[in-house]
Amino acid sequence: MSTSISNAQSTPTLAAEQEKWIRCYRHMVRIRLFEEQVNELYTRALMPGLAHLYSGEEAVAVGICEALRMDDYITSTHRGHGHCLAKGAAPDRMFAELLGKEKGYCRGKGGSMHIADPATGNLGANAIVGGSVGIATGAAFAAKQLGNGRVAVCFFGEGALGQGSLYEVMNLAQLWKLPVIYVCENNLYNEYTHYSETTAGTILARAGAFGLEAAAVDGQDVRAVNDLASRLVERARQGKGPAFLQADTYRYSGHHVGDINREYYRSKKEEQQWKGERDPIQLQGSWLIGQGFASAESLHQITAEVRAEMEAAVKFAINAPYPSADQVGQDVYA
Ligand SMILES: Cc1ncc(C[n+]2csc(CCOP(=O)(O)OP(=O)(O)O)c2C)c(N)n1
Repeated sequence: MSTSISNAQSTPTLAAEQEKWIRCYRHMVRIRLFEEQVNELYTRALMPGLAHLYSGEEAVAVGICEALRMDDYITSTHRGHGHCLAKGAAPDRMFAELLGKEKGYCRGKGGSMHIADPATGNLGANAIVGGSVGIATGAAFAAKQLGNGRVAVCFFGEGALGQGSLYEVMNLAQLWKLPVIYVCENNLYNEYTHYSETTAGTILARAGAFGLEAAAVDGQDVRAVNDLASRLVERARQGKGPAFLQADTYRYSGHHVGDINREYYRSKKEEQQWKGERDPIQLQGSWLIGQGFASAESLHQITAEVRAEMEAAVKFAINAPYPSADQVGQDVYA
């Protein structure tokens, strides 16, 4: 897909930087507009079940996946569309999966919370809170044994801090110096409860207790996320061991698409403040314009291109066939 750029820069380094930050902008817009379509499919009753939207948190997935190689691993969560897209999944096959179609990533049997894409190193979304911590750590163990230089990133929400398995794997990862980065996306709420009501002490101290390199970052700033992630990924690749990254962020929508009335657990004012003042796409867009890397028109052009891409992907999924009845027992292991 082409990228519109307003100012051609003379030095290759600056041009590469410009290209990188515009690419990040585009990827964040892709996640945002993918999810607009998901919400639309839900409200039009075209999608079976629910989905958990990632809108507002785009800079985390994009900033981190920009620091990864295609053959690096990620594991994802119930709120996984952003991770899948940022790692390289195709929107048409994702929509097909959401609609239960045969062309979907799991042949329509997984839905929103189980998209996996081995071709892009995505070992899968996971409906169990904290359910992928062992998978990511196991992938890092395999990478270390094979000496292939791969790194595994384990995305999870701050709600997973209550899962004991996280502490078992951080312990082993540090003892064995595994190339794994634990990424805690702190969007403030575990379903309908503010995390301060469920989480004693500090988040980073948990990782610090095992001696992991641990740092927090503004999860609305894609460049800051990418800078920190690049450092931690490089360190892990060099055999220096695991790390823990806390990204402070916010989900714009409800816990899931059906969570419409939210004022009993968070105020409209709070939502409006995050959307108005801390939007990762707006922040990156303003920065690109300020640097002379893009113009308002070129950013609108990106949005228009992405919108067309998502509309075509939805059309593909709606027109795609369902699996045949004889596939009902295939690839089912439990
Ligand atoms: C082991 C387990 N317990 C409870 C649930 C129900 N549940 C689904 S999402 C969720 C909250 C998750 O919060 P967090 O990890 O912060 O992620 P977020 O939804 O904020 O992205 C809970 C309790 C679950 N899926 N798995």
